[in-house]
Amino acid sequence: MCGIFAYLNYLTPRSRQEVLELLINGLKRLEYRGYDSTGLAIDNPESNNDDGSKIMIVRRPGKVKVLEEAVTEICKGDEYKTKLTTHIGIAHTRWATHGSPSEINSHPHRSDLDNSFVVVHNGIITNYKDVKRLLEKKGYVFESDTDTEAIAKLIHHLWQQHPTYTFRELVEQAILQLEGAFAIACKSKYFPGECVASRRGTPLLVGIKSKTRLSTDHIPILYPSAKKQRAYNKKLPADIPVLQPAPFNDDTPAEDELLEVKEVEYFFASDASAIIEHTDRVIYLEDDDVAAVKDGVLSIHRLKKSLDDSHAREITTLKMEIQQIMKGNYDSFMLKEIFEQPESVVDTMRGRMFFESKTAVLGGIKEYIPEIKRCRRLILIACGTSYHSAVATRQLLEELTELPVVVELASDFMDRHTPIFRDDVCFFISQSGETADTLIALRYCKQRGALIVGVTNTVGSSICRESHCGVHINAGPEIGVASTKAYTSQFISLVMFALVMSEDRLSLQTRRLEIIEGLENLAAQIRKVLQLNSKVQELAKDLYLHKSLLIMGRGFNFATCLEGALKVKELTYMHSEGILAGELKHGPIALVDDEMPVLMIVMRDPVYTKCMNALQQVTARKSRPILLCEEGDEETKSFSSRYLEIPRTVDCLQGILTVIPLQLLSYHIAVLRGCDVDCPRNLAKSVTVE
Ligand code: G6Q
Ligand code: GLU
Repeated sequence: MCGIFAYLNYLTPRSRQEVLELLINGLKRLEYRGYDSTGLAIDNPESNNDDGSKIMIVRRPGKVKVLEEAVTEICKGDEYKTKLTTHIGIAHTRWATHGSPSEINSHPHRSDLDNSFVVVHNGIITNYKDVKRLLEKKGYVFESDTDTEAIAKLIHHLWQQHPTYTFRELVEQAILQLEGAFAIACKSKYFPGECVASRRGTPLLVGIKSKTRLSTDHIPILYPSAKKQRAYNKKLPADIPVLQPAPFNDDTPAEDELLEVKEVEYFFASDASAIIEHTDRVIYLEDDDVAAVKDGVLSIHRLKKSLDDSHAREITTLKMEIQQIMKGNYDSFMLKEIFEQPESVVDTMRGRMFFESKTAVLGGIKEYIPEIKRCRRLILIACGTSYHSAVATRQLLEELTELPVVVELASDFMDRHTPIFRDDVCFFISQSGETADTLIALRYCKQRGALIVGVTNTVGSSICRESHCGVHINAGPEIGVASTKAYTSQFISLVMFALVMSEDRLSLQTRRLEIIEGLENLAAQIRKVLQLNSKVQELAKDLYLHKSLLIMGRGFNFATCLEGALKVKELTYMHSEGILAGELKHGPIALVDDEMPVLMIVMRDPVYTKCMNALQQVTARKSRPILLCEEGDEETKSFSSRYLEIPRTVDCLQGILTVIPLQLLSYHIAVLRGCDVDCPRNLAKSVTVE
């Protein structure tokens, strides 16, 4: 989910060294996206052709700086200074999803020992195991644990089957076999000077730098002929006849018109920050576009013709500064990450939730499910926000697993030397996978023979490595110190676990189906909640000068209160407390008067009446609470003039929708108070000390 940068110069002389500098620089511009390893591929100079391959790959775990040092060391001969008229280099920053961050798992991945086809990839191929199995049967030997390697080998396999296919056709064929999300850029020794890139669900754009100003008309969209399209619909290992792609209609410029293009440079990148210093002219690729450059000509191919396809992709002129682009249109990474949630929740479910068959599969723990079902209790251990995701899902886990579920703060768990048994199953939830308190608790439980399940966002992290099995939440890198999208993804991962555990319980089927339906609609509902942003900003104006904010709720929304209060504390330095509405009368009600700001979550769920009681108690003390209530709930809204209406989902998922306005609220209060949103004082993204 991290970064791709590829560069192609056509009739624009550049030395390999210049190309390498460009690639490294491009990766540096993508660093902000977060990553764990890097790599690149360029043409091997003849004199340095030790391994006999025409393409040279350099990969390193760690920072771009480490790759830069390696490249400087390897590529210092005169042969790297010779100018080449045409060349293509591809580069990558990896955020591991399959396989730990190591040199062998870093990209580019190759088709064979000869580096015939090399590929960089962002995203996740959900059916890679099937593709891998098929290729292994054909004799391919895999060297990494990644899903990506299957793409390189698949292209090679197709090339062996259809040696007359063009590079673009081979990539088209390959992506037809792939499921999941990807952006890829490919290079081949058999197709020198050519680059083919494609995307589905993961961003990719093409930057163009040329002396002759290319217009949108120069970049037509081409479609396969109907016959070829039929052939394309066949799945592997079909024999696909070779046919030339037919232009979509007569408006498409003739080939010779296209070939006028001279002296051009192309950049393929995950976002504009990597190319803005070279060119401001870009084309944003759309899903299933296959962009191919051959003889300096860029063309974009579609796999299928659909009615809403336009004939050309527009060349957009960028008007932004680099800094702005890195954060998209957002002022901070935190805001960007909050707004990424409609996509990150889908990434978490990708390849795991099958909405048509109404099933859930968690590949990383599948084999352990029988053992987990036999356990004495489930113990969920974490810190901070990650702990709140455990609180948020505890009730559902109890309901669907019918096991005792214990939720623990890692530090307190260790202070108590809690007894742990061999038949306990311990979940360690951590965005970074490196939190010292959580890791220490993990080792403690492992020593006592419990089954260790890691739930992290960072493949290859200590928690990942030391767990017996686990779930990677796939939320993508989180840069803002305050955790936002990782929380909703942790929440969903634990819900999916509950679904997996209850698959064969007949009595739970109706409940499971409503949850699965809820998950399916979640992204659209999150989009709707995000539309409340300006309303939330107005509420922040009422609150930011106050000293304190009490956030109350109960049942499935109690975790939202805790998480909302944590966000307010860490970002705004204001006092805030998440209060269980059921505890109000046992103490906290003493704080309530006409001055104290109160926010209450009152959703139409099984504890609605109890929440309404609490609301009445609060308003009776002259408080004017801000309400988070269900869309169209006139009764609840009548208690206050300040409210946010949240779309209804199934009760156990409601917390995903109610937490988002609180993330936004803490953000806006922090901005109004002049706080640094991405790096709040005294906090670190990864807490590696006890
Ligand atoms: C919240 C913070 C913090 C975090 C914990 C645990 O906004 O990011 O509370 O959740 O420090 O971190 P891990 O999830 O990385 O273990
Ligand atoms: N799934 C790929 C891997 O784990 C790509 C990850 C990425 O987007 O960086 O290598």
